[in-house]
Amino acid sequence: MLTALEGTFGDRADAVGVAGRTCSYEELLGAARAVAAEVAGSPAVAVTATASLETVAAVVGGLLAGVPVVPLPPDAGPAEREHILRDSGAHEFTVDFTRRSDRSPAGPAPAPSDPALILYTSGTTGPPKGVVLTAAALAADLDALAGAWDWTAADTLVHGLPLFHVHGLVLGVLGALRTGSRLVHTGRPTPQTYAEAARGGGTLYFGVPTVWTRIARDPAAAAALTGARLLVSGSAPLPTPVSHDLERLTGHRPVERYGMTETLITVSGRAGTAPRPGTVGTPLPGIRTRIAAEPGSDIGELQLTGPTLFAGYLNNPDATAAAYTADGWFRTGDIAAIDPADGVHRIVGRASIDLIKSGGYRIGAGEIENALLDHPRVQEAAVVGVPDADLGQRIVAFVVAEGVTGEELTEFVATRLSVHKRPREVRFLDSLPRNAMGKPQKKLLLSPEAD
Ligand code: MCA
Ligand code: AMP
Repeated sequence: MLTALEGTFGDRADAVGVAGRTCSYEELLGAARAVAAEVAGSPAVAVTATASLETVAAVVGGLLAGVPVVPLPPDAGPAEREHILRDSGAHEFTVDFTRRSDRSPAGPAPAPSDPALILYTSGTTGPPKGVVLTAAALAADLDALAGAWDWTAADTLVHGLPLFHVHGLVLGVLGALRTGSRLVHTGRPTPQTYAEAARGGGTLYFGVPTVWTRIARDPAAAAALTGARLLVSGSAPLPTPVSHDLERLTGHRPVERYGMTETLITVSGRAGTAPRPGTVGTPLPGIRTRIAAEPGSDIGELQLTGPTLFAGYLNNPDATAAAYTADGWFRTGDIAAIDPADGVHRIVGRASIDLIKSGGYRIGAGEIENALLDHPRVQEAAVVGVPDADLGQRIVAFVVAEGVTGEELTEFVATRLSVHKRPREVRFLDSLPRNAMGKPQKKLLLSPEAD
């Protein structure tokens, strides 16, 4: 699975760099084997996924041992951590990167169909669900992306994305270890750190739209990316003006690709073909897509099948079944259109108002509403994503509460859940608008009159 660690592409002292520390493949393999020896036989292992070589060694160690790895967001508050640990049954493990082992783990080599990662992701309601991803799905996706982006061992991959989601971990770490490209993880995804990595010889850059928006607003940093081979954007829609600004400043129009935790990346633009801003390209090899549209319309829910799909939600067969149509296609919940002329896909929006994308993070309104309702002063809460030039959407909470400030409620959510799930704004109402059935009318909250 991790071809680079098999010696295929040679080795160098700075093959893998994370937040300023580097190591060779040999050093990484030594640390990962020590992890594998310790965790072998466990049902699952949880790792606090800081941006560090330790996180990389833990994930590789789990893969070597055939033990699924559950990355924990480092800033997850107690409510979120406890849920993930309880639901996954994973034992927490701390890596000592200086401990090395030469020996491959005892026991049979893991099968491609074995679970490799369990990534927790938000639904519209309730706590996050564990998405089970097999080694085979990861390998299929990375090979398809390597083909689409001409991604090889000659590349130096640069990004600074979190190591507990598909984008930063699967594409950004496992992708480098499969293609043999040198990895420069910048610690944080800022315009300055990307520009610095560019001066160090980066060729391939990953970012969520917020990262690209910030780079486009920093012409000096953007200019440093002129020598790049390929800029790739994903996890949320890239605003068309940002794409044009980047082209003007760097000479490169970012390639967009579309995916989900449950499906991995399924649709992408291709290196060597001019990307059309506002579109996400065509399906990767092996992926089939269709639009479930009403008669007379050409937009509707995007549904797909293929070898990169997840093995189900952990402990949640009902949710897994509900994610598929009767004829076995995965329901993405995204509304899309496919250009009949060239098959290029355009993501129009999400079917549910209750799934928010902020800074590329997927956030369920229900989880935040429940956290707010746990505050003794909050009687009612409704959370929505409001358009935001920097974050794509920003989380706004409408609450009915007395004797508490907006700052206190923001802090309450930030400490119980992850910091990025905190409302950026809290608005107080006398009551929530509700329909005859008593259900909050969130669309009314989004209308300008609600301001
Ligand atoms: C602010 N901070 C707080 C609080 N307010 N801390 C505690 N309590 C508070 N109330 C601190 C934070 O801890 C942090 O501190 C700092 O403020 C900035 O936090 P924040 O404002 O949340 O970050 P940001 O600067 O707005 O982040 C923008 C970002 C980030 C860097 C673009 O959103 C990001 O990394 N997004 C990537 C998401 C991603 O990878 N998604 C992929 C999933 P300090 O500075 O000390 O840390 S999608 C996926 O995987 C699929 C398959 C796909 O298609 O890719
Ligand atoms: P996550 O599971 O966190 O990866 O979130 C998946 C969701 O991110 C998808 O269902 C889409 O709504 C959104 N998404 C990912 N990539 C793109 C993209 N290139 N354009 C628009 N939306 C995207």
